[in-house]
Amino acid sequence: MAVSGLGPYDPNNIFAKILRGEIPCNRVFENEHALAFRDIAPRAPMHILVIPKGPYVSFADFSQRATDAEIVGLTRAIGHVAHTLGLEEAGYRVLSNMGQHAGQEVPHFHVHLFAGRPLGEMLP
Ligand code: D5M
Repeated sequence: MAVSGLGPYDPNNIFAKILRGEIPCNRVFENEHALAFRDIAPRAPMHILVIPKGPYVSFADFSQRATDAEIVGLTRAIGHVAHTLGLEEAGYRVLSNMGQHAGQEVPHFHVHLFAGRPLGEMLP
């Protein structure tokens, strides 16, 4: 599926390589449908990426093609990571960049989880 300049799914994107174990990641959680790992260039003391295991380019692609089980699996993974890392009391931010105008760099759908400092009113 080609959306917002991202083109069809590229199986050689960096997150696909992480999922295949071809390059390492700092894993924090995994379930049947999702993998969570630390962002390589953190923009908050806690900056974690949660990605589906399936080949989805973006949120738009994921929301249209993923199964209900995949959507639940990814959503539960985000909540589980936030809960087990103790982020709920102080709060955290969940964000996904979709396409060129949002500055999406990696063409495998991912959700950012930011925490560990006041994040302000604006997005990070
Ligand atoms: O965010 C893409 C994010 O992916 C960005 O915050 C850096 C991160 N990134 C890129 N390569 C890696 C590896 N190898 N491990 C961990 N994190 C990585 P976007 O929303 O696409 O701008």
